[in-house]
Amino acid sequence: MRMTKPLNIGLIGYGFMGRTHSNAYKRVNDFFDTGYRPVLRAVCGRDMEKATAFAAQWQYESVETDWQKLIARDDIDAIDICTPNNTHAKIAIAAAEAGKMVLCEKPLSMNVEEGERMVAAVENAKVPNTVWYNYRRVPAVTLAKQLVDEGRLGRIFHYRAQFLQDWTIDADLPQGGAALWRLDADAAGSGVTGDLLAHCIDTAIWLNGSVRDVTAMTETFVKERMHNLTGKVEKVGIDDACAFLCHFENGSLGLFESTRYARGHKALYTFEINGEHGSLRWDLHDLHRLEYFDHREESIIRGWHDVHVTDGDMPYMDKWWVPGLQIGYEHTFVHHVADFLTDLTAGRATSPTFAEALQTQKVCQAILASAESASWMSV
Ligand code: SOE
Repeated sequence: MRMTKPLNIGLIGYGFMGRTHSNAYKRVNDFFDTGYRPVLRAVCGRDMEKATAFAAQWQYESVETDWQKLIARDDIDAIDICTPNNTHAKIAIAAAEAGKMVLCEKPLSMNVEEGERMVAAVENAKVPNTVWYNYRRVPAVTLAKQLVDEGRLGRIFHYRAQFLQDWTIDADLPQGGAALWRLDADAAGSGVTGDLLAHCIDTAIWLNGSVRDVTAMTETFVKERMHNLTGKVEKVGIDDACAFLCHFENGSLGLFESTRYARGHKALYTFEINGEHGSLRWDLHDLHRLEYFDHREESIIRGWHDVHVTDGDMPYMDKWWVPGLQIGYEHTFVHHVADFLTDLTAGRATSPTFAEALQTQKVCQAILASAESASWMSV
C-alpha cells in the first residue's frame, strides 16, 4: 500500500444516494490502492435533525444546513451532490467556481441548457468532475465494454435496453418529498426518461457510441397526484413510461423502453447487443453474469456462454473475494470512487465527466421533444 493523501468530502443530500456514496467512501481504501483516502468531513442537508442523525450513522465529522457554507469551507476538497435534480446546476457551478472537485448524481441536470453551464463551469475552473452513472462499473458491464472494444461482436446491428419498475402504480402516492420528488416535474425535470432511461443511454453511448436521432412516445398514466408541498391535488408533469427508437452514429438501431408501471419488476435493467459475429446480454437482477454468443465457434458446441464475472482477471474482481464469490449493487459505487481517486492521482479525467454526461442529457431532451411533437428529432 502506498501513502495516501486525504480527500476531504462534503456530501450534500442524505437520501438513498447519500448512503450509497458514503458507503463507497468508507470502503474504498479497504480494497483499492488509489493514492487518496476520502475523509468524511461534512454532510449537508436542510433538516438539521436528519443531517445530524445521518452524520452520526455514517461518521461524518460535521454537519451543515446551508450548502453555500459547505462550499465556502477551506477544509473541503470535493463536493458530492446527492440532492434532487433541480439543485444540481446551482450547487455544481458554485462548487466549481470555488475551486472544488464536483461529483454529481445522475442525471447531470434538468435540461441541456443547465448541463452546458455546468460543463462550462467545471472546465473553466479545471476541476475534476464526474457523474455517478454507476451501472458502467458493474464488473459484467465493464467486461461487456472490453469485449465490444476488442471487436468480438464485429459490426453492431442492434442495441436493445429496458429499465422496468413498478413502484408508482398506486395513484395515492403523492408527488414531492423524500424519494417522491422523482414524481414532481419541477424537482426531477422528467420521469423515467431522466431517472431510468438516462442510465440505459449512458451505458449505450459508452458501449456503442453516439446516438444520432430518436423517435419516442411517453405516457403519464396517473394524471393528478397530491403534491406534498402544497397539500393540493395537482397535475402530474412527469413521464411514467417512455419508449424510443434511435439510430446510432455507427449505423446500428436502438430500441429502448422504461416504465414504473411494469407490475412485478423492481429494477429490471437489461441490455442486449447484436453484432455480425456475436451478441451480449446483461440483466441487473443477475448482475454478475454476462451472456455471450460467438457465431465463429465450432457449430457443434456453439451456444450462449453464461459468464460468471467473478474471476480475478475480470474487471475489478481481483480486489474482492475469490473466484465464484460475487459482489453487488453497492460495489459499483465503490468502483466509481476507486477510479476517481486513481484518476486523480494520475491526473486523468474520470468517465463519465460532466461533458460526457451532457451527451446523455441531449438524448433525453431529444426524446422528450420527440414525444411532444410525435416526430424524429436529431440529437
Ligand atoms: C428510482 O427510480 C431509482 O432509485 C433511480 O433513481 C436510480 O438511479 C436507479 O439506479 C434505481 O432506481
